[in-house]
Amino acid sequence: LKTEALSALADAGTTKDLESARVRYLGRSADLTEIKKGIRDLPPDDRKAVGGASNRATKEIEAALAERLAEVAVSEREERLRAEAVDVTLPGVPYPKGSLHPSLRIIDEVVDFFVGLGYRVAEGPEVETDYYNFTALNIPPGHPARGMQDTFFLDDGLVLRTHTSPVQVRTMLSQEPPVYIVCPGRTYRRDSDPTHTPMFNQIEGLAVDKGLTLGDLKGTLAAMARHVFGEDVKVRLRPSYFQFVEPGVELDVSCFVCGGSDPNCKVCKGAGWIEMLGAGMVDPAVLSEAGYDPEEYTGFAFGMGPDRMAMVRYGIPDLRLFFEGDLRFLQQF
Ligand code: FA5
Repeated sequence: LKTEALSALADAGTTKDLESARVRYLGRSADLTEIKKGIRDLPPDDRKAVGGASNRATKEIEAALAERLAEVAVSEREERLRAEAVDVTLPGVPYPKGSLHPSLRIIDEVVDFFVGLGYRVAEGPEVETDYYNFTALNIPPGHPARGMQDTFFLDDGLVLRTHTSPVQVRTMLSQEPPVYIVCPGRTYRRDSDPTHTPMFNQIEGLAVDKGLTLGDLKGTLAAMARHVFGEDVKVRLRPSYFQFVEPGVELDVSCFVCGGSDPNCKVCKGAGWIEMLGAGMVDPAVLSEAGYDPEEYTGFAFGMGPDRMAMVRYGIPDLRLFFEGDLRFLQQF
């Protein structure tokens, strides 16, 4: 019986097998237990011999069981560790990750540049009053310049702002000079073709201080262009007209892709220059309307289209792609 029990224990490979062996050889109805129960019915001379032998057998089986339990516990733990092991050298599961919209990249770079110069970031509402969008910018009711902006009119004298310039006025009304602000934001016009979308971004800039000149405007914007398009970029001012600046200019940058001389260049098409923004010295009438004394203060303002700048930088032929939300397009950036 003992030999059979010991060999069963040796064969048992798991904690569960060992438990069934224990029940079978040491349990309440095991043969060995039965023998022990029967001892008292034996003739007295046999009791000692049978009692001694069965106790020794029990001890030996218990000892073998304890030993096997310890061994099996170790091997079971090793097995589990092997099964649960993490191979830290396996490549991870790739997690889809977004990226910045091309317009936002330009906006971030431009805003970073101006914040570095000490400009503050200002914001204004996208639903704007007719007054801030036009009248306060020297475009009175009935003036033909209003018709040039393809405005979305809302009820009650409200419009979707056609440019970020109303933020100039709001800022001047809310603080004393000097003013140095940049204002990125969404703007809206009834427009849709490869270089115009009904919603687009603008970045406005306004500086008002004592003694600011057109030279300051040009120097500031030239430094901005170098920051965004590279050290070798050149700028030039061309006369232009905006109702709220005098004089008004447009700023061109030399083609930063081909350096300005390649007739086959896709970005400037050989023209050598790319139009970048509208700007000028703030019209004294606008300063007065905002409560600033135009005899004491002068200022410059500019408004650029970061979507157009992104088009040029990334060589994208149609601006409408920017706002269709097509992942195949957006994932390229
Ligand atoms: C203005 O909006 C003036 N407020 C800019 C300004 C500010 C001048 C301060 C002087 C002083 P303009 O209409 O040219 O100007 O628009 C400025 C830029 O916005 C354009 O150069 C272009 O890059 C961008 N833009 C205009 N319309 C659209 C459109 N529909 N889609 C995409 N970009 C546009």
